Amino acid sequence: MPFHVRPDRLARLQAELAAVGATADGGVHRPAFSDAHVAACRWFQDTAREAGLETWMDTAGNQGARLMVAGPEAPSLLLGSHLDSVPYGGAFDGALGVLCALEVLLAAREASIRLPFNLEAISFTDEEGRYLPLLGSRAFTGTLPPEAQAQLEASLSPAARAAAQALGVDPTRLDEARRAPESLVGYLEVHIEQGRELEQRGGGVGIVTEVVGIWQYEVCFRGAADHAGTTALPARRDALLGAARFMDRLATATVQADPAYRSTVGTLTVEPGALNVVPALTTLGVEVRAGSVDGLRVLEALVHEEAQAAAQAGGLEATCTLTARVDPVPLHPQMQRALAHGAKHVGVAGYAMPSGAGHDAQALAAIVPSGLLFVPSRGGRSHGPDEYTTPEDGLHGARVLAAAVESLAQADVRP
Ligand code: HGY
Ligand code: MN
Ligand code: MN
Repeated sequence: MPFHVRPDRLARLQAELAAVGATADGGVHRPAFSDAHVAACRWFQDTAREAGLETWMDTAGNQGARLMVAGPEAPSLLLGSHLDSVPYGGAFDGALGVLCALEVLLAAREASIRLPFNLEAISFTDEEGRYLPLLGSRAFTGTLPPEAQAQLEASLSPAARAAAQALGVDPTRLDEARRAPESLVGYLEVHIEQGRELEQRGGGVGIVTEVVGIWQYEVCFRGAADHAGTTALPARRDALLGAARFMDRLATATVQADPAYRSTVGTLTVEPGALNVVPALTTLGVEVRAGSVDGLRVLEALVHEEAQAAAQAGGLEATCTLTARVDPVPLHPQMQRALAHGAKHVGVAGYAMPSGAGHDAQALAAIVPSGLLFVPSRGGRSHGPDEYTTPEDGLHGARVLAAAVESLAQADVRP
């Protein structure tokens, strides 16, 4: 039954995909529902179809490919990740997981193997949350909040709406993307580590034990527009100064609460936005991360407290609205074992580690046994063009994934 992934094919697929939305500095720019994201999804579908796989897409824009190796009634083991990137990101985050999934299906097809489950490869929509974090995987698992439809519809530009439509997205029918859990035996994802632990250990793979929780907020400071020349500084109600105070206070409070906590202000808009007008309104996108819901609650309290304190100091009004909530999750012990078995089979060191980055696997874990495998990231860098994983490490990902699939084919190992 053994089947072998092909390094030459994986390298070719990697090069083809990295060219889609490529930037001059070696990265990719494929934000969800951009032309490049659509092109990457089409590339995935075309490549899978040309290789003899069945393909499908759903109303959340998830793109799938199926290899029937157990018969039409059998459930599938799902393998995948995402093809969207952060703005001006790297060619490996998400992409490597989809490539490894595709390569495993192609290798399994070539070997004409039979398995007790079918194999599916998937590219999930908007993992990075340009519109909603884990949009595709949460729709797929039926775990999107009820307001998701309205949030998505309100935020899609006409161009993004057309791109989303091309991928099969219907914001009014996201619930139809929900996949019946009984049609799946589990989910496995390969991903770059986006940290330095594996590199510091001299290589190997990471077997992820749990994935961090991410809560996001819109924080607004409201002051008053005024003349930049005639209004003395103490008399102003400067909404941008309030935002600056808030950012400084939140960063300090986060570290003081627990060095393992994270808070980030990643977006900021200023209105009316003119050099000679005191800012009247600032809107900040704030994200907090922790490994437990208790930790996230502490961070949520800090967001509220520091916003109010900053507002008070500047004569402003502050509001904080939760816009997205993805909770921390443990990954399934049996899937961890399958990946550890795979690493041993391939002859590569496997280390248990938590993930500080969010992943589609954390959405899938809500409905099926899920596992996540990390391969090294050079310098721990990601979310930028210098993100890099060597071909050897990428190949380890695909090989360990294939070996984990074989291990799960043993009925006594399957969850
Ligand atoms: O934001 C994250 O943690 C991930 O890279 N999507
Ligand atoms: Mn990412
Ligand atoms: Mn990712």
